[in-house]
Formats: sequence, structure tokens, C-alpha cells
Amino acid sequence: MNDRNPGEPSWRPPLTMAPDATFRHRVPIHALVDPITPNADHFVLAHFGIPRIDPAAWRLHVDGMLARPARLTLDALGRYTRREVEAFLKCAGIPDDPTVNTRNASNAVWAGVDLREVLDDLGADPAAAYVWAWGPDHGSYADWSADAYVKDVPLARIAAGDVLLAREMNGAPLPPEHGFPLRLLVPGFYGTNSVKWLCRLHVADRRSPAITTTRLYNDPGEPRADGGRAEPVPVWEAPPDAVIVAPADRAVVAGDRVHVWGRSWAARGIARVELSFDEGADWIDAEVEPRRGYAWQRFDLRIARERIAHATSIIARATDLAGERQPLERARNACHRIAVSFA
Ligand SMILES: Nc1nc2c(c(=O)[nH]1)N[C@H]1C(S)=C(S)[C@@H](COP(=O)(O)O)O[C@H]1N2
Ligand SMILES: [Mo]
Repeated sequence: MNDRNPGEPSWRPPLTMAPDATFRHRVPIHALVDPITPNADHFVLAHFGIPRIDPAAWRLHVDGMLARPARLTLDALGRYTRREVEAFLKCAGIPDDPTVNTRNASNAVWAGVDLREVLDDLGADPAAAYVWAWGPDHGSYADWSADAYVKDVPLARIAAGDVLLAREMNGAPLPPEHGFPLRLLVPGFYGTNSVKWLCRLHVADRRSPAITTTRLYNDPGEPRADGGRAEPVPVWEAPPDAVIVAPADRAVVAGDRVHVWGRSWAARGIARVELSFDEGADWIDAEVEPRRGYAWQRFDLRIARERIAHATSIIARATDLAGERQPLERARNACHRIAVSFA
């Protein structure tokens, strides 16, 4: 197994970083009106900046526990079956602070090839358990620095299907901000796992020791009776979450009927979204559209204004199909609360 320098990219394509510092883009939550977020509105998080890569000089190196290591060109990837997946993407938030929900969420149709098909073709060892994925971007982010962006994805998630090596976003080639020429897209997992500008995959029987994998985006384990803590919990599957798109935060609402709607999502799909107009004392069920693959799910509630005339806020709380419910506060998926008043 090639893990002499497990944190280092064994190879990176020639690139320039422009910008060469943290780049973020987001639109306000009340602008998330389209079911499929247009590419220009899809949020961007690039810790170190944006690598500009010449696709002719780019390769995907695949190595580790597999029979036939490979250096794939884009043409070689084109020989696998093209697949489309509509999926929400939700940023896990602050790498080392699990108590804040930064509410960056979008929904797009990604196209590429299923990583399961590629790994089957290259003869991945059934004794392996993780795939380490490298982006070649490097530099510093807050107080951290790294010479690559590395994540690890459980092989079991890849075996379940629809983990894409994605080349297209909403029918267009990937924009540079979103990972051109190729990105990993792990539907259902927090955005941090979907490595952009993908240049290397390594099949392994253990987790990657890279800082972006095992130190950042790992939440502290539960406190134990002996004073210690359980193992840290990697930020993988996205728990239930929701945003209120309308009314907008601090809106002045007019009319006899109030229409509240928004978006909700969870790795396991959303079963229920409740709204509270009295700071969480009472909850009213919204209608939730059925799950469609890994797409986000719209919720709607139309309610007589007289029932909520004294409300000064609205809180949304989602529950997933496994019964997990959003915490009200202090979590990567803490409930969304907006302020409202009535005209
Ligand atoms: N190579 C690389 N991949 C990356 C990142 C990064 O900084 N570098 N940021 C991650 C994080 S934290 C998120 S939330 C998603 C955001 O994807 P988007 O910018 O396409 O919305 O990309 C992930 N993949
Ligand atoms: Mo993120």
C-alpha cells in the first residue's frame, strides 16, 4: 500500500491558484426560490482559493488497494456510463466548531460517472474500507494550512451507488469554482466531503491522517462516564436541516393568509417539517414534498393570519425518515429562526 506520505498528494496537476486565498460565495436564503439552484447562485466554499487547471494536463491518479492502479484522462473517464444525480449540498460550517449552522445550502443536477463502476473496473480490494480523495488546492484557511485538501469516504457509501466523479453541473461543464475539471460528489454527505479539483484517489483499509480529514470536520465524541470522550465523529451524513425561504428574515407580512415555505434535506430524507410561531411552545406541521433521490424537499404552510397574529418569529424544525429531529440550538444543523412582523 502506497502510504509513505499519506497526507501528501503523490501528484498534482500544473495549476495556478486564483484567488490564492479563501473564497466564498452565497446568496441570501430568501433568494433560494428555484428548485434547482442556478450555477451562479450555488454557494461556493474554497478554503485555499481556486485552482485553475488545464484539462489536457490533468489526470486522476487511482492507487492503493486495487488490482489495476490507473492514471485516468477525462477521455478515459468518458468510457464509463454517464449518470445524473440531483442532490442538495450543505456546508458543514466551521471546521472545528460543531455548534454553528452557517446555512449554506443549494441543490443541483450533477453528471459524471459512478465511482462504484470505476472502482469495480480497477479491481478494488474488498478488504478496503475507505477511499481517500485529494484536491490539489493548498494554502491557508483561518489558522490552518495544508498542502492539499484531503477527505476520506467510507467504501460502504460508494458501494451504495451515486457517488459521482462529476464533470457537469446543471448541464454545463463544472465552473472553476465548483471543481473543474472533475469533482467528487457524495450525495447525502455534508459538502466538505465532495472534493473539488479531484486529482487522486487512494483505496485504503484505514482513515486518512490528513488534517482536513481527521482533525478538522470531526466533532468531539459524546462524553463518557469515566470523564473521557468517545471517538470523534466525522462530518459525513447530513442530518435533518431546513431553511425558511419565505417570508424573508425581518419581513413585514401583509394579508389575511400567511404562506410560509422553504427547503429541507437530510441524507436519509425528510419525513416532517414543523413550524413554530411562538418560540417553540407549539408546532404546526407543514406539507413536505416527497423525497426525490437526494434533492432537497420543499415544505409549505398556509395559515390564517389571525392564528399567528402575535408572532414575532418563525422557527422551522425538520425530522428525517429515521426519526432524527433538528436541535433548536448549538449544532451544525440547528433550527432556522427568522424575525417577522405583520402589516
Ligand atoms: N479541493 C477542495 N474541495 C472542497 C473544498 C475545498 O476547499 N477544496 N471545500 C469543501 C466544502 S467545505 C464544501 S461545503 C464544498 C462546497 O462545494 P461548492 O463550492 O461547489 O458549493 O466543497 C468541498 N470541497
Ligand atoms: Mo463546507
